[in-house]
Amino acid sequence: THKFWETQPVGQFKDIGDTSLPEGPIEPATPLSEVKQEPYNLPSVYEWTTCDMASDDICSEVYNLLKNNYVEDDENMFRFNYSKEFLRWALRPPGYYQSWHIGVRAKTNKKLVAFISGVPARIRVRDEVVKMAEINFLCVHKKLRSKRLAPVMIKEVTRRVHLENIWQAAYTAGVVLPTPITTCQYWHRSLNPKKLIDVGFSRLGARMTMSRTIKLYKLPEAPVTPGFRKMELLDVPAVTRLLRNYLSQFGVATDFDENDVEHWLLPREDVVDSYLVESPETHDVTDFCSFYTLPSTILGNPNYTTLKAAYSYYNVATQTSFLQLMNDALIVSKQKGFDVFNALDVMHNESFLKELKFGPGDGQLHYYLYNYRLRSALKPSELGLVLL
Ligand code: NHW
Ligand code: EN5
Repeated sequence: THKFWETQPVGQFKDIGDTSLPEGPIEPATPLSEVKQEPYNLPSVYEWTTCDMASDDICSEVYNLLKNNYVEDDENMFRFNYSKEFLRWALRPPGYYQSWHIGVRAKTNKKLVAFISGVPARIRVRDEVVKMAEINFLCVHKKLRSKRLAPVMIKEVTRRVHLENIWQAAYTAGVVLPTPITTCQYWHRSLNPKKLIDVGFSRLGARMTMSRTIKLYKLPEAPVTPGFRKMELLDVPAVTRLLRNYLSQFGVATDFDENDVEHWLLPREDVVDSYLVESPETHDVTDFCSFYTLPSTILGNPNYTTLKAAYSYYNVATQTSFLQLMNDALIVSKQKGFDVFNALDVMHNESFLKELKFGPGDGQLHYYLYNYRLRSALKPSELGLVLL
C-alpha cells in the first residue's frame, strides 16, 4: 500500500509498539564514496535544475509553481500562497546548500513543473543533537500528478543531502505516511470573523448573530504587558538563552544557536514577527512570542482573493502568563491586519488555546523523521519543533 515508503529507512507501520527495536538511526551512514554520484533518472521529457533563490526570476518561478499547485485544504477552498520574500528566508538560512533547492523542468519549453527543497538544521532527539535536513515545499504541477514523480524527487534530495554527509531528515505533511512521530491539531483564532465567515473559512455558530460573533472576538487596541516590544538585533543573545532553556524540556526540539535565532526570529516585514517582554525593572528578557506570515489564496470567491494568516512559531513565557503573552500576540497580529491566527497544539500551546478562543480546525499535521527511529510516539506537547 506504500510501495515507495516501504523501501525507505523510516518507521514502518508493522513495527509500531515493538519496543525491542533500538532508538536511533535505522541505517548507518556510509562512506561518501559510496553515495551515488549521478542524479536519479527522470522520465526523459523532464530534466533536473538547481534553483538559485537569490535570482528574482528563479524565485518567481518557484513562487508561481507553489502559488498555483501547492497545499490546499480538504475541500479545495484555500491554497497556501507563500510570498517570494518568505521563500527566500525559508530556503537560505545559515549554512544552506543551493544544491538542495531542486526543480524539475519540462525539456520542451523549460517550464518549472516540480520542486522539492531541504535546509540544514540541528535537531535534538532526547539527549542527542543530530544534523538533519528539513524537507519542505515538495510540489508537483497539478497536471503531472500520480505519475510517481514524487518518489524520484525524494530520492534525489536524499542523495544530495547524503553528499553533504547528513543522514537524517525531518518533515511534516497533512497526509499519513509511515510513520508519524506525532500528530498535531491545527487551531484557529478568528481576528476578522466577518471575512472568515464570508469566505467559508468559518461558520456562524449556532444561536450566534454576526454582531455577537464580532463582539466575541474583539481585542484591546494595544498590548497590555508592560515592557512588551518588538525584538531587535541586540536581543539575539538574550532570546537565544531564553529559547534554548525552554526548548531543552521537549523530547524532540530544534537546537537554535545565536546565528539561527538571528535568521529565524529577527523580525522581517511580512515574513516573521517577534516580540519580547523586557522587564521594566531589571531589563531582562523574560518572555518571547513569534509568528510567521503565510497567506492563502481564496479559491473562487467573488469578493476576496487572499486570507491573511499568522502562524504561531516559538513562544516562551517565564514571568508573564502564557495567556497574557499570547493575547498580546493576538492584539498585535490584529493591528497588523491578519484575518486569523493559527497555532498547533505543540509545546505548551494547549495552555492558552481554549481560553483565548481558538477553535480546532479540520486539518492535522503529522511530523516525521527520516532514518531515525523513536521507541515510541510523542505527544504533541512533547514536540519543540515548528516547520514552515
Ligand atoms: S507536505 C506538502 C506536500 N505537498 C503538497 O501537498 C502539494 C500538493 N500536492 C502535490 O504537489 C510538506 C503532490 O500531490 C505531491 C505528491 C508532490 C505531494 N510527503 O508522484 P506521486 C513537504 O513538502 C507519496 C511524502 O505519484 P503525486 C514535505 C505517496 O505516499 N510523500 O504522487 C515533503 C506515494 O508513495 P507510496 C508523499 O500526488 C516530505 C508517492 O508519494 C507525500 O503526484 C518528502 C506517490 O507519488 C508527501 N507530502 O505527488 C519526504 N504525498 O509509498 C522527505 C504523497 O505511498 C523525506 N507522497 O506509494 C526525507 C528526504 C531527505 C532525507 C535525507 C537523509
Ligand atoms: C506544512 N509545512 O487543511 C505543509 N488547513 O485546520 C503541509 N482549516 O485551515 C501541511 N475545509 O478548520 C498541510 N476552519 C496540512 C494543512 C493543510 C491546510 C488545511 C486547515 C487546518 C484549515 C480551516 C478552513 C476549512 C475550510 C474547509 C478551518 C475552521 C475555523 C474555525 C474558526 C472559529 C473557531 C472554530 C474553528
